[in-house]
Amino acid sequence: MNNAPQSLRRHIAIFGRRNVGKSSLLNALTGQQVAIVSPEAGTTTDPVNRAMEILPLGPCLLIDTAGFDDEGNIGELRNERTHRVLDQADLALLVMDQAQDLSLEKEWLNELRRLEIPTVAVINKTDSICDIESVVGQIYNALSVTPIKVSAKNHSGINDLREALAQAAGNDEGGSLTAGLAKPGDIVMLVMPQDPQAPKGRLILPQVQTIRDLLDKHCTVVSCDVDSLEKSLDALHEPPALIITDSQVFAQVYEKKPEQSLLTSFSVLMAGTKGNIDVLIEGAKAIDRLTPQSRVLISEACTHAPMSEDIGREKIPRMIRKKFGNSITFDIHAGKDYPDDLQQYDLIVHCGACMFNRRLMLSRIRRAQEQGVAITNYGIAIAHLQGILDKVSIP
Ligand SMILES: Nc1nc2c(ncn2[C@@H]2O[C@H](COP(=O)(O)OP(=O)(O)OP(=O)(O)O)[C@@H](O)[C@H]2O)c(=O)[nH]1
Ligand SMILES: [Mg+2]
Repeated sequence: MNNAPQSLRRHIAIFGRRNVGKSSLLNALTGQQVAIVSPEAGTTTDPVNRAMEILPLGPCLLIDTAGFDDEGNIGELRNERTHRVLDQADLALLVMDQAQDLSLEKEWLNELRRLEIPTVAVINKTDSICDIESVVGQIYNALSVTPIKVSAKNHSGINDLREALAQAAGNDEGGSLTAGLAKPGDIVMLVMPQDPQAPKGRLILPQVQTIRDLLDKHCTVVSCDVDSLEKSLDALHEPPALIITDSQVFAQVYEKKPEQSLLTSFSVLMAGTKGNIDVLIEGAKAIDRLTPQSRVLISEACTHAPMSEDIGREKIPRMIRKKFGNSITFDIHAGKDYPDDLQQYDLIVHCGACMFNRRLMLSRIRRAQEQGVAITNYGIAIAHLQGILDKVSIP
């Protein structure tokens, strides 16, 4: 079984008009009948995700969508949903089954190019097209792309499609989480408070990913909680090159850390690989411009049931209110829910986004920038509020 977390899978979205065979193509790529297929236009109504391994691409998440030519009121809503998939698409398949009217395809291709989403054009149903080369020529003339010829029905061209996807994806492996902060042979200390918010019996994804990244670099990884930090430091024959901690205990760890050890947090590391960290650091400055009338959006990727002392719902609002006024309004949006109108906010504080792929976090940052709203993340906001942001090492 392949358990790669969804956030680390390459997200491949399948776009096209109704009935061109998008769902059939998803089934052909997965080799399973996972999506409903029918001759009726408008069979797929909501985006459908399917995790799978596509060689030579590795772990992927295929996203089937409703046809982008849907009509009527409900059709409009479906189109909106389909459009939203653009926010998380690392790669796109643009599926066609004819070359008569390609106006919508042209619009979509332009949008995909604007968003810099590598796209593979596909002509499906080649089993029932008489003069396929003429159709390919017409598509090239209209869209300046040469489509991959496939038949989802008899599985022809599916391997070519896999290879085209791998080529379009390029070598975008994503960098090391700790980047230049840790080098091979370093001792790295992880200070991980296991408070009531910590899940029972396991570590959270950013911690697991960090340990894996450090092991790949042949570092010595030592872990402890805040209470045993001093004792653990004493046990080492030299100070750790780097200490990584939970941003909530930044200040405590900073006080106790050896001078020569760098300090950073899991959420700062996540921001380094997930988003544009410079924008998030700049965004933290907007905290100082908040007034008692300000409105702040807390945006969280997880939809877990909120617990007491929740970092986004309680701790950060409390820290901000204490400094800038009790009447500051905080709106909480969780999961895929992210408001269209961001201008009503003076600041967005986003979680580390370990559950999102990089593309989705970058889309959210881009939307905030387009609307001129400052955006930062939990870890960077906390470090700023504690006055130690300049002491935190940025990957
Ligand atoms: N001949 C032929 N028919 C195909 C092929 N692929 C799909 N079809 C048929 O085309 C019809 C639509 O297929 P779907 O996979 O449901 O198309 P879709 O694009 O997902 O359609 P919506 O969900 O309605 O947007 C079905 O009747 C399929 O059997 C193919 O390669 N050849
Ligand atoms: Mg479908």
